[in-house]
Amino acid sequence: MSAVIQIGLKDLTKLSTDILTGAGYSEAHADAIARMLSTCQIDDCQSHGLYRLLMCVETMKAGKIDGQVLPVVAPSDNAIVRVDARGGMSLLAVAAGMPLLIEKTREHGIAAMAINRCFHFSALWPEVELLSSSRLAGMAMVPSHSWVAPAGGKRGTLGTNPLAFSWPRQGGTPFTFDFATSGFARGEIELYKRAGKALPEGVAVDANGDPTTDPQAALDGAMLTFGGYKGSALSIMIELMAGPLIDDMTSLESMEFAEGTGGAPYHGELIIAFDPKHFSGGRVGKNDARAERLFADITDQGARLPSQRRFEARARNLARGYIEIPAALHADLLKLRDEN
Ligand code: NDP
Ligand code: PYC
Repeated sequence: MSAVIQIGLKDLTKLSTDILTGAGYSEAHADAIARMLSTCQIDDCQSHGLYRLLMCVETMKAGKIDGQVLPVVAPSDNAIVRVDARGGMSLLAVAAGMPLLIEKTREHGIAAMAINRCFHFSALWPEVELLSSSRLAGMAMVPSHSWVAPAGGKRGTLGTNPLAFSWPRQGGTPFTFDFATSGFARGEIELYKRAGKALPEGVAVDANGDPTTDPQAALDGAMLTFGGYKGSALSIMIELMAGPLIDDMTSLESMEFAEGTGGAPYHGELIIAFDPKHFSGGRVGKNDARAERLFADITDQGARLPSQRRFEARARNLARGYIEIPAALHADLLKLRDEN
């Protein structure tokens, strides 16, 4: 077992904000990013928790992001909220548009938010859970960089393209899933590399298009979609919905925009929200009970619901007052903090 370091919950956010402000992010961006990273780390989401500080700093070093700029919410008289991130990190843009998205969803039954021109590094579940905590259902999707081969192909065309969904549950944690449409998120492959572990079969091909379980060969080659042609079709849908539909970049274009520099991809994000009150004709209670019957039938047979591991990790980490990360990552983060 590799060594782990415990970080107290009080120190968690400070470590992130120190690194982020030192790297050139404004207080507002640093706070938003640090909150997202702490939220993910408390739920033991290792690939999109504190580990992502490395990507945030790399993004600043790549020289294309504006670490100070504030997003602008466009005026709208329909059910679409448009937020221009203006070349900054996505999180302030999501926060700026979310209240209006919730208001429009309550008014129209369905509404959507298009975030444009953002750098994006983060998990999507905290954003769809903002909707479910407001008694709305929601989904979110983004492209990334063209690291992933389509089913039957051998070179990167698609992004790792995560899809998240959250459904509100009365008096309990929501039903939420959030996954990359690639077999593995790229961040997960990087963590395998850092841990010196081989990947399972079926996740990636090397630069020659041959199957590989070597994380570096996978990073140099192409990742594969989950579920063969089915995951590939979902991933293409995300390219279209969070790209051309909202007047923003595909993963191919995001990769070209990066011009070989590292850091977070640059593109758009689509969030769609649904108000059960409108969709069910006001019969929310009865239909909530039907949803609960479905969940019970799943858990009664020993299957687990997505996010259950996360909710258990959250309860454990909040109760003990600290999170754990690999000691090697902690050393890298202290180095980042001290060199700025
Ligand atoms: P995982 O494969 O780790 O998990 C995917 C989902 O499936 C989670 O909701 C998870 O719940 C659930 N799950 C896992 N195992 C089971 C099981 N046995 N039964 C039922 N449900 C299960 O996710 P990924 O590695 O694909 O993605 C990780 C994160 O990376 C996501 O948050 C995603 O948003 C982010 N990401 C972000 C990108 C970006 O461009 N911004 C790109 C790609 C990924 P649980 O958490 O409880 O295990
Ligand atoms: O893990 O695939 C990933 C990823 C891409 C951008 C942010 N995370």
